[in-house]
Amino acid sequence: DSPFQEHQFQIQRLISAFKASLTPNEQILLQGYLSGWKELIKFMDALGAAFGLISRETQNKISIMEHHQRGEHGHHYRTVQSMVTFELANGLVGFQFLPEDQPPSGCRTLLRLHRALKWLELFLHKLRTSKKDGDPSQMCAEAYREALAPYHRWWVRQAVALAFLAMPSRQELYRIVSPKGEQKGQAMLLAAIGNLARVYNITQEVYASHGMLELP
Ligand code: 1PW
Repeated sequence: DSPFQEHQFQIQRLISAFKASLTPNEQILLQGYLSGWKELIKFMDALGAAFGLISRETQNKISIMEHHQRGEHGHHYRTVQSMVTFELANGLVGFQFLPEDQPPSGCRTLLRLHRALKWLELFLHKLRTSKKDGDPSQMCAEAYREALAPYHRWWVRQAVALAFLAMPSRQELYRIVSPKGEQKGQAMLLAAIGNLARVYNITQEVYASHGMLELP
């Protein structure tokens, strides 16, 4: 085995992390959620330098969440639900504007990751069901238009569109997802999509029930 293996994306680790983030009574453990995202960063890094901006921005969101977890109220940041309860009860969500003198709230930061997770779910679904001549750049752009573009400023949409043009070929993507071949890759993608979707849907319900789907 290569000594660099833990730095390489492994879809199995992605699946395990998101699976482990869900408790039997449907609490979402932030630690597993963020581990899943860290694995996704490795995936983006494997896609090439064009994904640098996307990868750095995502890392930035993870760091904000970890900052909250290390803080004096860190124990409230164990699950999505406990975070929401804590920030709501203490007026920390930030329904009106972004604070300038303190880090952005956990709720608004996680919301960004949450929306991006939908993009990923759509993209992986398109990749899994694509034909041999499918174009990942296009799948990526379509998923982005559906899930994420409406929330992004103009310059972000331009920058992201550029990154998508540099997307590796379908064959190369499957090699990153599964060195053991396309069939195995499709099975892994299905498992990944299932686990992402479950976590996404529960988070969505929590946010919707508190009117928190549009935090600035
Ligand atoms: C192909 C695999 C990629 C899946 C992960 C998708 C990550 C999407 C992140 C896009 C980042 C683009 C640049 C920055 C955008 C920010 O403005 C935006 N951040 C996110 C994570 O959407 C919104 O955050 P903000 O500006 O309200 O703090």
